[in-house]
Amino acid sequence: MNRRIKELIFTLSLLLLSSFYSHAQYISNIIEYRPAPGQYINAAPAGTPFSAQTVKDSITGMVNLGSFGGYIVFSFGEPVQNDPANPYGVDFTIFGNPLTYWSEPGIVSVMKDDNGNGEADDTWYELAGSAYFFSTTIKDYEVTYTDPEQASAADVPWSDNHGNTGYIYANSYNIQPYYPQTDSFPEINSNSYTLAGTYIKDSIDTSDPMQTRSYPRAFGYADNRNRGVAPYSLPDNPYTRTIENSGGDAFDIRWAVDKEGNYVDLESIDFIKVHTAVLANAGVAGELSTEITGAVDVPPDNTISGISDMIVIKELPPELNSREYQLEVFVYHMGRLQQGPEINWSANMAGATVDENNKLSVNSAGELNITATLASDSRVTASVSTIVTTAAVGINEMTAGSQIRIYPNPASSFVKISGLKEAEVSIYDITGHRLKHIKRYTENSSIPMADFPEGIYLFRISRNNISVIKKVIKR
Ligand SMILES: [Ca+2]
Ligand SMILES: [Ca+2]
Ligand SMILES: [Ca+2]
Ligand SMILES: [Ca+2]
Repeated sequence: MNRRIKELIFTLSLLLLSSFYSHAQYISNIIEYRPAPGQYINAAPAGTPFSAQTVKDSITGMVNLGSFGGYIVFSFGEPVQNDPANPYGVDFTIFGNPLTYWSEPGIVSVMKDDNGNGEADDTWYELAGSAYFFSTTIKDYEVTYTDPEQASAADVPWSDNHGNTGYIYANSYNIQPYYPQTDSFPEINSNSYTLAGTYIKDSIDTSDPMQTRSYPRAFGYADNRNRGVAPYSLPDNPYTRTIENSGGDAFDIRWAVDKEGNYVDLESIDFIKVHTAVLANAGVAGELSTEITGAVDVPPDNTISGISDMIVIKELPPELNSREYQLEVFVYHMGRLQQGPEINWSANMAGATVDENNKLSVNSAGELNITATLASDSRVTASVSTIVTTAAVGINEMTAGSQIRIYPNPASSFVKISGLKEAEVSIYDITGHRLKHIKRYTENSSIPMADFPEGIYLFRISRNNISVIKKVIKR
C-alpha cells in the first residue's frame, strides 16, 4: 500500500478514535455530594461519598440524596450541548431506580461555566418540570435538619421556612444514624444544616394497604420514569407517558428558567445538580429520597421525532366533596408552557363539565374520570380521576346515601349491604376494573368475597340512576 495512503488511513483512524473517546457519554466528575438526612445515608451502598463516585462512567452506580434538598453536582467531560438535532430536543438522560408506581422525584438544575474557571460557582438555572407551575410548588423552600446525636438510627427533627416542623423517621431496617456524620461528611455542620431549593408536593397514595404508591410526575424529574432498553444514548420522549428507547428521565436544557421563572436560552451547560424535590414520608417505605445510578449525554440524531406537545393536569384529591373544583391545567410545547391552546374535555359521568376557566362542575356522585384532549392534536391527552362523594352533590333522592352500610368491613368471606331495600351493585378493583355486577340486590343478602384477593374494592350502589361509592377492604 502506498505510504501516503497508509498515513492517511492512520490519521483518519486516530481522528475517529479521538472523536469517539472525546464524546463524554457518562458522568466523569462528581463535584459535590451533600445529602439530606435519610435512611440510606452514612451506609453502603448508596449513602457514602464513595457511593457518589459510583455513578461515574456507567449508569449502574447508586447514590441516594436523602430527604428534601439533599443534592449532588456532577459534570460530563465536555459541555452538554443544547443541540436542536438531539432526539425530542433531549440533551441528557439521568437514570434512577423508580418503579411504575414508585417515583422519588428530584429537581434538576444546570449551570454554564460563565467565568471559565472550571468551577461550579456561576448561576444555577432550574429545569422547570411538569409540577413547576402547580399552586402547591414552593420556590426558595428551606429545610433545617438537626442531628439527634444518637449512636444509631433516631428520628431526625426538621423545621422549614414556612413554620412547619416534623421528623425524618427512623425505621428498624436501617439502623445507622441518618444525619450525615462528620467522618464521611466533614463539610456538613455536625449540629444542624439547611438545604434549599424548589419543593414539589408528593403524590403518595396510601389507599391500598397492600401497596403504597408514589405516582410519577409527567416530565422533568430525576428518579421518576422506568428504564427502557439499550442503547442508552437514545432517549425517551419526555412528552409521552409511555417509555420509549432508553427510558429513564430525559432532560432538555430548553426547560431552564431563571429565579423569576422566565425561560432562558442556553447553548450549552457545564454542571448539573439534582436535589430531592419532596419532603414526604411513605409509611413503612420511609422518606422519599431521590436515587441516581448514572447519566448519559445524548448525541444528535436528526432521524428521531415524535409528539412534542403535552397536557399536564394536577391530580384531583382522592375524594371530591364539592360541586365545583378549580382544575390546574397546563399545555407544553417542547416542554415550555404555552398560553391559549384549545382543549376539548370529556367525562365518564353525565353532567360533569369543565368551563373555559378550567372549572370542573359535577352533579352526580360516583367515580369521575375526565380527559383533556388538545384540539389541534387528538393524540395529546391527559386524564385525572376522583370519587365524587354524595356530600358533594347533596343527593336527596337517595336519602339512604349516608345510611347505606356495607358490613363487615374489613371483609373476609362475604359482605352485606343495609340501608336500602333494593339496588344495583357493581364491584370494582382499585384500578377501576369491574369484577362483579348484581342487577338486583336485596337488602342484607350476602355477596361472596372469598375469591377476591386482599386489597381495596369499590362498591357502586345504584338506584334510579343515582350512585354512591363505598370502599371495602378485603383481608
Ligand atoms: Ca435540547
Ligand atoms: Ca428511587
Ligand atoms: Ca465557574
Ligand atoms: Ca415517554
